[in-house]
Amino acid sequence: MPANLSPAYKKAEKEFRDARDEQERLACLKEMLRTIPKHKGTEHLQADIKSRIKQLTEDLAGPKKGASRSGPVHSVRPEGAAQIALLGPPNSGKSSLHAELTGSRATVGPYPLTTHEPMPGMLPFEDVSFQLVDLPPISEDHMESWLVNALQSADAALLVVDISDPNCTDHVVTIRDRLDEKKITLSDNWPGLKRDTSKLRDDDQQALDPFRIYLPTLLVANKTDLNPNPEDVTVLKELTGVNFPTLATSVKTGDNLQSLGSVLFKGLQIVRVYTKAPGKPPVMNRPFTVRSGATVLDVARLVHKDIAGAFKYARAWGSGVFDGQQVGPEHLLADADIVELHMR
Ligand SMILES: Nc1nc2c(ncn2[C@@H]2O[C@H](COP(=O)(O)OP(=O)(O)O)[C@@H](O)[C@H]2O)c(=O)[nH]1
Ligand SMILES: [Mg+2]
Repeated sequence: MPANLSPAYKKAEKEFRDARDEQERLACLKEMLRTIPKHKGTEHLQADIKSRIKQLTEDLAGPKKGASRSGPVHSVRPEGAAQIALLGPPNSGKSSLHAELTGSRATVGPYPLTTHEPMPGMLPFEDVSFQLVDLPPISEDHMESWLVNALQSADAALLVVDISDPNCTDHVVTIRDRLDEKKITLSDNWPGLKRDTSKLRDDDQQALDPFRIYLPTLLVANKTDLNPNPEDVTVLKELTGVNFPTLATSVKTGDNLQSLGSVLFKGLQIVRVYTKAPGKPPVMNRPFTVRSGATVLDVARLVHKDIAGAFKYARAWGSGVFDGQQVGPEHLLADADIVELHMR
């Protein structure tokens, strides 16, 4: 792999990863192409960037007249504390879960291929919410071509299987492998959950390929009402070698559905930050959400795009500070902190 990537290129690459939609992603790719050092060692990467620019440009242009080669844009703009993709084989209960958890009217059916479009919906948890995106199934013989694109903005995935289906082991392997081919790794590495640290860290791998994404994945073993044997999940994990954290659920009986919000909150290390204006009480019902490791400046950017540039200092209430302590832009935030931003 190429050495000596310039700071300008690395910056563009980071912005690409942080981009929120296709337009932004395309602009970042163009910037990556512009700033990448042009030499033999970067030829592969240059070709990769060019083909992504081509693909995204076509996607954004919509279907060509008389051709159905490329469809409309299928990505969902993230909202709430995190965007969670629902993945799985046909008929495992993805749409049922979505409807039950978000109150959406996701189409549910006893036959496969009922879901054709990404369907967003919000799962409330305490005073925040997670965006769950219902998606079409992935099977041995079919995966929508736009699915890979739609997953670029996801923060995590729920891999939903029907635990009463003897083939669910194969489904897990098929889906993991099909996505892996498309540079999407279903990862067992949740920042907020314990895991086996003897393996190669994802970040180390990420340095090798800027286009590979890692989705922390929760295995949802659904339809436990049809198959209440808890051993089956262990067997499935042993047979497939996957080490995803697991939640055994039933949409029919409601079993374990109420735990999902807290698993996501903890697993993704969501941090709620409440803001206040000087001399006023804090707004306690509408937190801004960031992830563990975020700073005061990150929150300032969420409050207003231009605020960050005009930032002077903040006062903070919460962990590690005395009430109203003056802090700088790099001050790290913890869940339930309150900040008062002061501008130039
Ligand atoms: N017994 C039982 N049936 C379920 C459960 N979840 C979903 N189903 C049924 O499984 C079928 C497929 O569900 P659907 O949500 O459309 O699956 P999808 O293809 O993964 O979106 C429907 O008939 C649902 O009513 C469950 O937990 N238990
Ligand atoms: Mg469905």
